[in-house]
Order: sequence, then C-alpha cells, then structure tokens
Amino acid sequence: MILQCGARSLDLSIPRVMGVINLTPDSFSDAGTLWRDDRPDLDRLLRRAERMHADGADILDLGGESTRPGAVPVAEQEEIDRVLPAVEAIARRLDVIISVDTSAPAVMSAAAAHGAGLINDVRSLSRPGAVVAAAATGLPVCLMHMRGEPGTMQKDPVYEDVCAEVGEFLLQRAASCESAGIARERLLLDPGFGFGKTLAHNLELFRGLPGLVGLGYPVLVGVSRKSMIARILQRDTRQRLAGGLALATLAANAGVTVVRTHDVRATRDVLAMVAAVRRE
Ligand code: YH5
Repeated sequence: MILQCGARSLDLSIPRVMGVINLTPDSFSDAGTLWRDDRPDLDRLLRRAERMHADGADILDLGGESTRPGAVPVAEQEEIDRVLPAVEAIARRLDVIISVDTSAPAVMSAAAAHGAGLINDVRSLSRPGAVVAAAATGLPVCLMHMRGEPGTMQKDPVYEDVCAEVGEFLLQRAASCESAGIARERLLLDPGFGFGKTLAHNLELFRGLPGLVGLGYPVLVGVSRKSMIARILQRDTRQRLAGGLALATLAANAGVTVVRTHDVRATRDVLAMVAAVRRE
C-alpha cells in the first residue's frame, strides 16, 4: 500500500520509522535542547533532523504542543510560531516526509501549505474545524485514541474492554473523516499508548494489536521511552531503549506499519530484521 504524503509517497508494505522531534520547551526527553532564547533553535533542529534522516527515518514528526501526562495546553499562535519555521526549514533541506503532531486546525492548514506531508493528531481531529481543515489539505491523517485530556488523562482511566473500546472509537473517527471527504486510503490508526491508560490497559492493547491491524487500516504506534516501559523495568528516561525496541519488535510482528520513536537508528534495524523474517 502506498500512502500519498503531499509531494512524497510512502510504501507501507514494509514497516517505517517516524522520528520524534519535540519543539516544546518542556519536553522530558529533549528537555529543551532544541531551544534558545525562548524559540526553537533552527540550526540545532536541522542538525537533529539531518541525523534522524541519515539514521533512516522515513517520517519526522514535529510537535509544538506537549501532550505528556499533566501538560497544559498551548495557544494556537504559539504552536504555529514553534512549528511553521521548523516545517519550512526541514522541507527546504531534506527529502523526508514531515508530519505535524497537532490538534489545531490552523496549524494543520499552515503546515500543509509549507511542506508537511502528514497530520498526526492525538485528538483524532476532534477540535471544531479540524476534520474540515485536515480534509482540505489532502494529506494523510493519523487518528489516535486518547481518553480525556493530557492534564487529567492518567487519573484512574476505566475501560470494560480496552481493545474493543479503542477499536470502536477509531472506527467511528475514521467514518467521520471519510464522510467529510478524507479518503479511507489516507487514514492511519493508533491506539495511543499511555494516553488515558493504565499499565494493564497498555499491555492488553499491545496483545490486541493484531486485532487492530485486522480492521484494515495501516496502524502506527508510539511506545518509545514511555512510562509503560519504566513501570516494568524501573528505568529512567535515558535507559528505556531496550524496552522500547522489544515493544517495536512485537508491534512490527503484529503487522504495525509505522513506529514512532526517539531512537531512529536502532528502531530501523529492529524493523528491518522483523520484516526480513516475516517476508514470505
Ligand atoms: C503516540 O503514541 N505520543 S507525544 C510520555 C513519555 C514518553 C513519550 C512518560 N504523540 C504519540 O511521545 N502521536 C505522542 O514518557 C504521539 N502516537 C501518535 N500518533 C507523547 C510521547 C511520550 C509521552
């Protein structure tokens, strides 16, 4: 299956790597390393993007809003100021698909006009105007499941059947998108690990990945450095690579086609090995 991402296309018959680039000052994994004088530092950003591209990232995911547990919302204009210069700079320099991690319709439109190739929305286009804005870009959209909002989502989330509820939610969002003119072929689904889920929910969702893949849409997952790894291994942020690679291996073997990660090179190797074994 070929995903048309603006001017570029992405063959999803082999698993792909999405590299994470945080443009937030409070990112717990980048800890503001891409910032100088209250703005993202474009030189450092470009060096990071170039390295991720050289390491084998097929997609670079740029996010200007922190969605980590407990995060506070950011104004739309602030998000545009963070994301747009980054999209422009990378689009001019690198032959890579740029994804924007945003829920804001104005950010989607502006980023698409400046070279973005994919919209990644942790709120599944639920903000007013988001479905229409995303449809107008013609770009593919990743719909992610989240229960609640980042500020409060980890406060005692309850599900009767987490796999079924996440699957139903994503199918409903996909149906809304399709009736608004976003072709089925442009949608990806993501169960949203860590977004309003306990450790037990995350593990159950992981076991249910083959069922999600079976819905017929390409599936994207992000597990890199997340607290589900910390809870099992008791490791701080910098020590979660092996845990993340184990999960990437399991995800790819379940048929997941895009893995979102901070550790591009190692994840790329993992996906290539899994693909080699799975190929008939
Ligand atoms: C995702 O899964 N995640 S931002 C907490 C962590 C580590 C990492 C406590 N955007 C996803 O990466 N988009 C984010 O440790 C995403 N899928 C999609 N599609 C959160 C994140 C993180 C949070």
